[in-house]
Amino acid sequence: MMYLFMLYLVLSYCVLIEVCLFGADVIGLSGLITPSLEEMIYVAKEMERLGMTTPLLIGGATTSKTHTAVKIAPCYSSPVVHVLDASRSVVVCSQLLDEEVREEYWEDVKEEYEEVRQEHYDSLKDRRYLPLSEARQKALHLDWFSEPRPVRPQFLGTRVFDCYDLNSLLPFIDWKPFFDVWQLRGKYPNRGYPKIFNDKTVGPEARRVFSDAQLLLHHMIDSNSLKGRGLVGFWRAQSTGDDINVYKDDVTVHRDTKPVATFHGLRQQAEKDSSSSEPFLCVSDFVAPVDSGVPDYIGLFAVGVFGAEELSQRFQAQGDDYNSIMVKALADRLAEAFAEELHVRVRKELWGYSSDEVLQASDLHRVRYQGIRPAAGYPSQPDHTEKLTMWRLAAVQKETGIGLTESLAMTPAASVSGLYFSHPQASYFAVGKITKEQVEDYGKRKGTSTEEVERWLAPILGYEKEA
Ligand code: B12
Repeated sequence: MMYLFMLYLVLSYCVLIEVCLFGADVIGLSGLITPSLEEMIYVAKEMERLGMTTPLLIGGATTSKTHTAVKIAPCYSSPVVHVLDASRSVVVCSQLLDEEVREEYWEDVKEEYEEVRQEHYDSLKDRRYLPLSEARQKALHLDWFSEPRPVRPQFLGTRVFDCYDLNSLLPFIDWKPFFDVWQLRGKYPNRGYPKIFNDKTVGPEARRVFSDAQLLLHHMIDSNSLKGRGLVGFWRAQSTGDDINVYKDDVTVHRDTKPVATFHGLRQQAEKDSSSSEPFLCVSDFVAPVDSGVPDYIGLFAVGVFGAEELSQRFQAQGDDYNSIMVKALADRLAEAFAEELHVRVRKELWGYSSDEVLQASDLHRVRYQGIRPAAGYPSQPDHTEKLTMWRLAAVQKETGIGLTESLAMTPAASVSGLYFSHPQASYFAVGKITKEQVEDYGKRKGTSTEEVERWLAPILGYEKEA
């Protein structure tokens, strides 16, 4: 019999010892958000230190073959393999455990990873970055004196939603990712929902899973097994360079007015096409500068769906893996729908800068509205530590019960948080890779060491950090 250990995010020394004693054949690490990537390197180093030889499988949304080859594999002398899709792990494990083929298989992987590393280092040499000062000069300079001026939200401070009406979220659910969880992919032109139901191969299965989902979803809502809790908050805010200062009261803000919090932004630095006149963006570009004298505002939200973990565990204890996964997949859909529905309310009533907006749910999923809600960890602000500032500013844990783990994942898992920007030109973008100059500058602004910043921003460093 084969033992496969799947370890999520944080893995301690004790767990590794347990794995040794238990005699697992293979260890699998799964990473959803980027802080897990550094944790995986640590695990590989620990396994090496303990003299382990158990093969290590790497998977999850934020992982990649390149990261595995460049950062994890060199830390462990036994097999480390990136597996894009969990269903492929059976094939990989069979090769790794079959005495006749495993040597050859591991040699092949090592060779492939060497090539991946080489390509990666070559691509680093080709990349060009603007000095930070030049990227800042080429920022998005909005005309803050033209109409319309920033709208004052209907209230300042936070509003907590203790028991959100989950039924009101149902029309906002984006079902496409739900089918991704079940690996049900329709072929063109039946890729999306509801066209997937017409697909010859996966259509009937998609219908069956969807119908099961509806039954369970309504049952969970009607029986109050799931609870939606969250908050929104709005504050006076002005940008200063790449930072956004947040103020306690709706007072006239001067350069020396003391902020209650500061959100720190990261600016694009990777050189663009020479013919491009695109700005080098940072989220602070979307907020009026303190010197402009134009009062501006920023919003924040955190929403969570509580109860799924407990239900899922109950199903698992009954050996019902199908419903155990289904509960989590549905709670994730509800959490995302919660963020979507709340954002509509923010635009139309709570902040009210788009009070006459009329959009369908499909328009919302395609982001056809004014303003953005970037989350810490998303490409516009890849730094998960910004959540600490959000949690402090809005007392998120105390008010909603949504917590942060050591690696800054939110609990419950079905949670979403982010900032709101209202400007019509605010857009989603990817910061991309940045230079050490910006990392050092960011560390100074945040009051953290360069090493600490490098740890949290490891996936976007445009250089090799010192070991
Ligand atoms: C659905 C989703 C969510 C859902 C559910 C999250 C959850 N609880 O699982 C919700 C809406 C709640 C959510 C929230 C957030 N999300 Co999200 N989310 C996604 C999304 C769209 C899909 C992830 C997913 O579940 N896929 C389906 C599953 C089945 O696929 P999977 O996890 O990749 O696993 C497959 C393979 O990777 C592999 N695999 C996985 N693990 C392992 C392990 C082994 C050993 C093996 C062999 C294989 C394997 O097998 C699986 C099947 O093929 C991804 C983007 C993307 N397209 O991947 C972003 C993504 C993961 N999210 C992201 C972020 C940042 C967040 C938030 C932090 C945003 C925020 N501030 O609110 C929060 C974090 C939530 C938390 N609890 O802390 C980022 C992470 C990147 C980063 N910089 O950290 C992503 C990559 C989006 C992006 N491009 O920026 N998210």
